[in-house]
Amino acid sequence: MAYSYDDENIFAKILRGEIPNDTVFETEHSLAFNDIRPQAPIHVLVIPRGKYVNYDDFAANASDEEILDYTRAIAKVCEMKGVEAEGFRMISNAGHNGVQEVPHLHVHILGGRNLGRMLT
Ligand code: DGP
Repeated sequence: MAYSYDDENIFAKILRGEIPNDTVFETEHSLAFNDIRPQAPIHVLVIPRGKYVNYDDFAANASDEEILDYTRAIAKVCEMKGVEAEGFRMISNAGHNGVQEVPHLHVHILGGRNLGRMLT
């Protein structure tokens, strides 16, 4: 599937430094920052620096180096935030049914409270 990336999405602007962000961790290929509307005591967004709309686009088109960097950046944020012991949730919303607001791949890392059941 071909994806068209919108250079004016809010995370593209964050990556270009046009909008400030509360950075948690960064690498050559990834950036993690606090969500502006936190849904839990810990709510971090992790994004690749590359222009990928969603996970499917990323998996199909990113380089092995980018994929490794991004995967490890997510794990590093979990370690830095200390959520692994008590548990946490990772979510990546995609498209209309996923109610994806920002069309640049991002993983939400949520923790610091019992998040309740998502699926019944
Ligand atoms: P999603 O529905 O998965 O696309 O969620 C997008 C998230 O991005 C949402 O939790 C709010 C967050 N967000 C939107 N605009 C900004 C922003 O300008 N800065 C930060 N830090 N987060 C933002």
